[in-house]
Amino acid sequence: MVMKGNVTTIRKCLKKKMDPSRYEHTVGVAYTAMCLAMKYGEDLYKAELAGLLHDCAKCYTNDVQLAKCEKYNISITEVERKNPSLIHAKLGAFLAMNKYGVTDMDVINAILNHTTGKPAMTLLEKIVFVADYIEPRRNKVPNLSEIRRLAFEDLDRAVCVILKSTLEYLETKDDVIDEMTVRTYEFYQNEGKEEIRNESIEGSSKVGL
Ligand code: DGI
Ligand code: FE
Ligand code: FE
Repeated sequence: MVMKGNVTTIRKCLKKKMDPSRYEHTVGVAYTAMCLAMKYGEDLYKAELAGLLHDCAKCYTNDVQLAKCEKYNISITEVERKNPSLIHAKLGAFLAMNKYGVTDMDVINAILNHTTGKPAMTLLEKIVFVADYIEPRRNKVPNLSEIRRLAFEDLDRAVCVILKSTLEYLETKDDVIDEMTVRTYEFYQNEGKEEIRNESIEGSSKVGL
């Protein structure tokens, strides 16, 4: 155990271990998660902690991540084996708990689910999922300024748009798609439809996704 949930100490430790651009991203996610927490009424400290630690397993190469999973008996699915860039979420959640001393399960789950998302996420899970995508240093994805605006207007719709765009990107790359990413997209797409149904019952003409 390195330390106990102190964000300043955690930040110093990550800065030492991560390459500079990953560290910049990490800090960007932490602050963006805090901004979203302000907007949606989540605990700021939990948002900062989850944001700081969400990619903590990326201190290690894919091979080292795999070796650590074996060492700590963390099971790897077939899809994760084919696509090791998915593993850091699981290993990161484990390290957050066992190395960085995080005990809050909401924070652990936000780290665990930050890459594929999952249906019916908690507010903190959605905040970290969205912050990871929109943080200020991220610049290689399409329509970012629109998604950034949407994130502060309708978090669920932002989750849905991000998943749609991630799935489209993965299809162009011919990468193996984790079933959870698809299930999450379908869940949030249907959430949107549910909203449209409710709105039309109420007589509103607002168009959803
Ligand atoms: O760790 P980051 O680079 O900040 O971002 P991330 O944790 O979202 O994960 C990196 C990649 O994972 C990103 O390019 C999108 C991708 N990803 C999300 N869902 C899936 C996926 N990759 C595969 N192969 N399959 C998925 O279902
Ligand atoms: Fe990540
Ligand atoms: Fe990230």
